[in-house]
Amino acid sequence: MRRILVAGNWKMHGSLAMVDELISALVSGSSTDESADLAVFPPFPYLDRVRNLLQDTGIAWGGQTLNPVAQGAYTGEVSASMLLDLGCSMVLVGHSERRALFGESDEDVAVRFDAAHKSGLQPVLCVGETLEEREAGITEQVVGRQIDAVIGRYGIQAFAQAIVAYEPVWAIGTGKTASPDQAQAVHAFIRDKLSGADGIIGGQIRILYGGSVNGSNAADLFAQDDIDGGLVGGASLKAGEFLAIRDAA
Ligand code: G2H
Repeated sequence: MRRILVAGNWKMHGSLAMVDELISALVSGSSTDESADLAVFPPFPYLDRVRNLLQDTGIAWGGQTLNPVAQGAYTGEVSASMLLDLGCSMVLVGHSERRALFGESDEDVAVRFDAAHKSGLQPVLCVGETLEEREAGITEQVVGRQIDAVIGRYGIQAFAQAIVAYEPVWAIGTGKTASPDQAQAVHAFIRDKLSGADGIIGGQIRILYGGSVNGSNAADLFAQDDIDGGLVGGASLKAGEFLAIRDAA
């Protein structure tokens, strides 16, 4: 049985005051026996504050990206061990904004995925097609290629502790959500692909949907067989909305 995970990707939003307010509201609105797991991915400078506020609450936290190198002259970058120092248990890799705005190729993403996995962080591999790719009928080809970039280099076992997030680029921050059927079709494709390589890993892995998830559309999405939760951007910045998504699980 896969537990629903509702994960908040704050992107480059927030302030110390907002962190305190949002996390306090999440903590008071949660208990450890919820039917869904919660996680947040704040900007790096707030991770220490989030750690102090979330310790022993059952809510997990993680980084939005990482540099795959252990340490060195990489100005502005953050390594897996630094995230671990701040109590992170997870890290996003290959979010479409990293791919599109910061030039991360499939190979760059795979190397980051491997660095996270080897360090003990749980990688959340983000995959998804653009509108042009969907309209060209190559969604499965694109998502398959993004997943194969990891399997081809590191093998299916790299996915044993991982999470996949399917985020159609055309649905991110646009208010356009993939319909539950559209999302389910791609989630089933991803699960079949992973199951084809290893049935146990494919059956157990959580596949989150991301792209304009909110309190109103979450229940229909989470009701799909292969949707195991959400990676939530804008709606994760409002405690009430984020908890409403959790309650939809
Ligand atoms: C997709 C998602 C969070 P939003 O990027 O990863 O953002 O929910 O704002 O579309």
